[in-house]
This record gives sequence, structure tokens and C-alpha cells, in this order.
Amino acid sequence: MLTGRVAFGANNIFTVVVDGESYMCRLKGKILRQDERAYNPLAPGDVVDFETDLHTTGEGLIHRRKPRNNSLVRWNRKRRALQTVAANLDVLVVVTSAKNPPFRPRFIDRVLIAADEIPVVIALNKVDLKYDSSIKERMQIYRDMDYEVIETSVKTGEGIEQLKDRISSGLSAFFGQSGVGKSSLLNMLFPGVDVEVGEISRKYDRGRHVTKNARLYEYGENYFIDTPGIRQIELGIEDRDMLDRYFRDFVPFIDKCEFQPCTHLHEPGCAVQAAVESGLIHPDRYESYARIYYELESRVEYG
Ligand SMILES: Nc1nc2c(ncn2[C@@H]2O[C@H](COP(=O)(O)OP(=O)(O)O)[C@@H](O)[C@H]2O)c(=O)[nH]1
Ligand SMILES: [Mg+2]
Ligand SMILES: [Zn+2]
Repeated sequence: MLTGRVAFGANNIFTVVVDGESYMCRLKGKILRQDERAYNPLAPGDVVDFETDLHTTGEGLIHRRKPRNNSLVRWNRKRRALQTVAANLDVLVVVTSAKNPPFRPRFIDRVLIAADEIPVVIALNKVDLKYDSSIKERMQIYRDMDYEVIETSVKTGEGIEQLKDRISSGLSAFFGQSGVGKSSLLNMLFPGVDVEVGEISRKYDRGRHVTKNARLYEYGENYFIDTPGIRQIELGIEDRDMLDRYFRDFVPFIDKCEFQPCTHLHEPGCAVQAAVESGLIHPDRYESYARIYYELESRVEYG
């Protein structure tokens, strides 16, 4: 029996890597299918025990998955199930761009919630382009909430060393919208790996969808995961009344609301709403909260 890392999965065939060798593996029976709500039993980053086939080289059978330290999960609307994007991360790099595609803070807000306990670094990429100064203020809000923000450029090399230091041990995953520069950053950080880079569609000013599934790469002692660019991430939170706890900037006010529990949407004497009005909470952050709350609500009601 060997122990390896899941690098890639499609159609229930999983590529597992061990010391630079890769094996195409199937699952043994139904042992990995306990969680019925889960859409995929294994994700890039999972550690598995597998047995190799004696007759064919490079093939194997996965017997078990080791317990996960953590996982990045999203709600897959189409499949109506929770999808594990990546597992066992030491750091999640949320990549966003200052321009082309346009900066989308509400996307970042969602990823920060999905990351939960996973340490996060926000990379603001493409800072070589001339961009709106309000974005700097917006990044400061994340810094004020104790999220680490690194400004990067693949064109000028700005911030690359700083980001490299942050991901130089263990397993990192790069997550963000299409076209923000995830694959370009990875090629710069891990020379020689040759991650696929897409062209920006000029017509829509959006990144073209290149990578179809998340994929793990081995790099010496390190691993990293490149994820497909997605437009939106829906959250896998079960209890929408817990949503406010994920907003670090809301936390100092939550217990001061007149009604408990408070949804912070329409109750009188709401301390969160008061904080928005007095400028202590950014209106964009509140907007993120409200949108996600209603989205979770509609998922409950229409099942
Ligand atoms: N100006 C500029 N362009 C970049 C930068 N990083 C990536 N790009 C370009 O943005 C496009 C999309 O990059 P890609 O790495 O495929 O994005 P991904 O979809 O997030 O993996 C490519 O044309 C890159 O050359 C950057 O820092 N500055
Ligand atoms: Mg890419
Ligand atoms: Zn409230």
C-alpha cells in the first residue's frame, strides 16, 4: 500500500502523486461515499492510501482517505450538493485583480467565509495597471480585519518575493475569478511547472475559462493547487444565523443588537446597521452580508 496526494479528479478517476510519480486510480467499492451530500468524494490535496496494480503500471485502487485538516467547500448549485474544491491547505491565496477583470470585493468576501479556519492571503494582482485609488482603501479594510494583503504584479515582479515566502512550505491553493492571473503567478513562483495561462477575452473583458478542474502540482517538497476561475462562489453554510460571525468587522457589534438573535436586516436597535451608518462598517461589506443571507434563505425554502 502506498500513500499519496490526490492531484486531480474527473469521472471518478483520480490522479494520485507520490514523489514525482503519478498513478491513475479508481475507488475501491463504496467506502468513500459515506457523505451523501458531498458531490465529490476526493479533492486535490486529499491524502489517500492506495494499492498499485500488479499487472499494469501507473494504475491503482484507492482504499481510504486520511482525515482532512481542513477543506475549501462551495455549494454546487447545478448538482445541489457541497463540493470540496481543495483539502488540507496550509494557505489559501485569494487572487484578485486591480483591473481587467474589474476588482470584485464581494467575491473576496465570499471566499474569506468559505476559507473559514484556513489561513488566507489576499493577492491583489496586476497592480502594474493604472487602477482606481478606491481599491487601495478597500484593501485596507481587509488589513484592518487582520487579513494579509500582498500587492503583486507578474509584469513588474512586485510582491512576488513576499508571496513566495508565504507559500514556501506545505500546500497552497490559488483561488479567484477567471483571468485575475492565478496561473501566471504560479508560473512565476514555481518556474518550470508550466501551468496553463489563458488570454483575456477583449470583448467581455473577462478571463476565458481555461482550467476545468482544480489541479495539484508537486514542486520539490511543496505542493500547490491551481483552481479553475469561477464567476461566483456560493457558500456551504448550513445555519444562516451564524453568517454574521464570519464577518470579522461585524463581530464587535453583534452582541449589542437590541433583538437577539438579530438578522441585522430589519430589526430596530440593530448595532450592526448603526455601525454601517456611522462608517465603522463599510457598506460593501454589509451588502455582501445581506446578499449571502438572502441566498442561504432561498436555498432553505426552495430546498
Ligand atoms: N498587466 C498584467 N497582466 C497580467 C498579470 N498577471 C496575469 N496577467 C495576464 O492576465 C491574463 C490571464 O492570466 P491567467 O494567469 O491565465 O489568469 P487565471 O485565469 O487567473 O489563471 C493573461 O493574459 C496574463 O498574461 C499582471 O500582473 N499584470
Ligand atoms: Mg488559470
Ligand atoms: Zn443586528
